[in-house]
Parts: sequence; C-alpha cells; structure tokens
Amino acid sequence: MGIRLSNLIERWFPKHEPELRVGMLGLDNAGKTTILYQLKIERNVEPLPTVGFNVENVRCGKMLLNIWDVSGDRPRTRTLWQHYNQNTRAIIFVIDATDVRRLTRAMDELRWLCCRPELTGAVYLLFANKQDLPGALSAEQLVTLLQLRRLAQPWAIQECCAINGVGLADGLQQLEEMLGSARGRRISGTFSNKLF
Ligand code: G3D
Ligand code: MG
Repeated sequence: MGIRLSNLIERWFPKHEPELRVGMLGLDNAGKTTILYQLKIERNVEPLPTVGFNVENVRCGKMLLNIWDVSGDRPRTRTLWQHYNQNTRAIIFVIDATDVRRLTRAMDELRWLCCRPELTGAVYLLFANKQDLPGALSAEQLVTLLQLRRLAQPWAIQECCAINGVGLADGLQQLEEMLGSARGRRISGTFSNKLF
C-alpha cells in the first residue's frame, strides 16, 4: 500500500519535469546550431558545422525540451534521424529567410518530415531566421511561398535573428501553446507580427 501511494505521489507531483523531445531541422547554414546555443546559454558562440547531432535541454515555460539539432542534408544523417524520431513531440524547422534560392529544397525537407509516420501528432514551429540581413523574407511571405496553410499539422512561424536571440523566446512560447493545445484540439497556423 505504502509503495502504491508513493508511486501515486510521484506521478502527481513528479520530482523531475518530463522531457519533451524536440527535433531541430532545416537545411545546412539555416542557423540551427546558433539557435540551439543561443537558447541554451543566451550568448553567441561561434557555431561549428554540425556533424550528426547536437543535443541540449532547454527550459520552455514549465516544460523541459530535449532538443536535437540534426544536420539533415546528407542522406546518411537523414536515415540516422529516422531512428531518433520516435517520441518526438515537436519539430523546430529553421529557415534562412535570405536563402531564396534554396526555398524549394527547404519546402521539400519540411514536406518529407510531415509525411513521417513516426511524427504523426507532432507540432511544427518554423523560425524565419536571419531577419537582421537585408532581403530577408517575412514570416507572412514564407507562409505563402512554403504553402504552409496546406499543412495538416499544427504550425506556427516566427521571425527571428539567432545571433542576437530576438524572436526566439516568442517562438518557444508559441511552441508551448501548440503543445498544450495539440492534446485537445487542432489549432490552425499562426504567424508572428513583423519584428524588424
Ligand atoms: P546550421 O546549424 O543550420 O548549419 P549555423 O547553421 O548555426 O552553423 O549557422 C550558419 C551561419 O549562419 C553561421 O555563420 C552563423 O553565424 C550564421 N547565422 C545564424 N543565424 C544568423 C542570423 O540570425 N543572422 C545572421 N546574420 N547570421 C546568422 P558562419 O559565418 O559562421 O558560417
Ligand atoms: Mg549546425
């Protein structure tokens, strides 16, 4: 009886918040690693090209996110990533908003993810990164160009600048809201107001 009671107490008042697994994906050079370490240590570090994975725990409101920064360009890493997809609750998809030339490739990557059976039920936060640079596409433009309204999954897009961190907290807040809502009801996509 005593053991059962302690189990219940642990369940109702867990000592450790459950970690939510989040995949951070996007084309190379989009700013994934810069975002991860900006969220983690809130200062800019010189990002090295990612080989495989960087993994960090990041607090997001009441949640503890276990974020996997995955270099997704090489087919081999993509195959590897599929093994880690299990239990992934959210995808943070980073777009270099100045890289108009590779937008179609970014869209292909996003569609590939949305079709993964292991990711059914995941929510999608898109970061429209590098808003500090001239010619960066706005979140609103990307909604149209990436045909986001066609996504069946809950999504939100947030403009940001990874090197100074502007927009990142707002993005995580939207992620938290989506993860909260995803349990109960489908929510439609949202996009941020212009930040810059
Ligand atoms: P990745 O992990 O998606 O491959 P990285 O991308 O985080 O390694 O970033 C790739 C390059 O883009 C880095 O520059 C990084 O400093 C730069 N970058 C990332 N985010 C921003 C941003 O918001 N604004 C600007 N201006 N640059 C950004 P280097 O020169 O090291 O390749
Ligand atoms: Mg990287």
